[in-house]
Amino acid sequence: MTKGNVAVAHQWRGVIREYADRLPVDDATQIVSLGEGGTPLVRAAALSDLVQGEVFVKVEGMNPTGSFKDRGMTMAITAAVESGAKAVVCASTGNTSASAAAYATQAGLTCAVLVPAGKIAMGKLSQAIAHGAELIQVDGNFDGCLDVARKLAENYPVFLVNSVNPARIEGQKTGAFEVVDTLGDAPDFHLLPVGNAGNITAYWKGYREYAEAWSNPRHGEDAAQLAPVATRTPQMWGFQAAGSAPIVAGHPITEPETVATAIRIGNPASWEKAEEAREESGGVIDSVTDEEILAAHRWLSSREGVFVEPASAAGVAGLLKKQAAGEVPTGKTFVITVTGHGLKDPEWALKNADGSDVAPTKVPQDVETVARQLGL
Ligand code: AN7
Repeated sequence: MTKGNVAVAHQWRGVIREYADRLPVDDATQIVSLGEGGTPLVRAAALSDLVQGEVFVKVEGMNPTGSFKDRGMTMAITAAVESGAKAVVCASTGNTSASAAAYATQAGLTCAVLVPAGKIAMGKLSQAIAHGAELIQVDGNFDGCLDVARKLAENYPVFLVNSVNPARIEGQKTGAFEVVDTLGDAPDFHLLPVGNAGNITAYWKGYREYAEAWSNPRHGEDAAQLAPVATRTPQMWGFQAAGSAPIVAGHPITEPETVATAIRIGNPASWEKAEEAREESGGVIDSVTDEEILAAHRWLSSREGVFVEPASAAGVAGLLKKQAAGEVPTGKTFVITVTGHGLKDPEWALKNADGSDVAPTKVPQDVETVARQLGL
């Protein structure tokens, strides 16, 4: 962009304004946005070397509240306002509640969040509280919280903003659009963590819509068809935490466990859609252990310069696992969504691989001692 003869930076306008022709909005829509989306697609050099291909990470921690949830929440809260709602509710393992609380605040709505007691990372809890949400800690897990949230929305005047709300999926599909817009086409493989399975559903929808001649139903039957943007769709590879892997097991997990609290989910709401994404794309849904997740978390921070929360490393853990099993072809392009920021749940960086605490070096205020300590 230029102003006079001076180049000025393009200010990203949030996913609804950037992709208005592909979302169920029109000129009259009152958009609630914190400028989400437009996140970096960073080439991961060490991972690329390892698989002898091109590996990129989509750094969703760079969204306004530090996770990919903001893409869906701008749509969900916009829809809540459009429907005349005064209050919204969600169940959450943490990031959805942080996002809902922030967007509801901007829209002037009351926000209630139901979270499993004692199983939410500190950063996420503090966000919900900072934004003034009505925080209810439920004695149960995420699946129980979602059950209560759904019943609340059915029986009381509150609007549900979990990803069972189709507006959330619509917003989140823009992640796939950005990948294609940046790379020029879809990658060969797209990897990501799977919890409640909304995101794998959304990415697959986005990739499909970009590969098809597409028209937006909301914009009327005579709307011009949009030409395909991508020539292909990727294989979708989703990864659940081993202690919370219902789709892999083929049945709900009643007591899900994992250090990756964001994906500590035993009965995903979008289970069937995730299986559809796997079948239609020719992909896989597999599991990774907590050790594999924490090793990938460390790989990202120490080798690629990208700090994520543990759950966000599940896709990278999956690539490393598949690579070790000889199941990763060379010469391909991989995009891995790393879903949330490391500062959400920083304690994991302060642990050594054996679980002991990292001990910082303490020295007196003396240059020579510091130099000796640094081996200079
Ligand atoms: C960092 O916030 O379910 O498979 O309530 O926070 O679309 O559920 C979070 C999920 C991956 C899984 N990475 O995505 C919630 C919640 C992070 C997350 C997932 C979540 P989905």
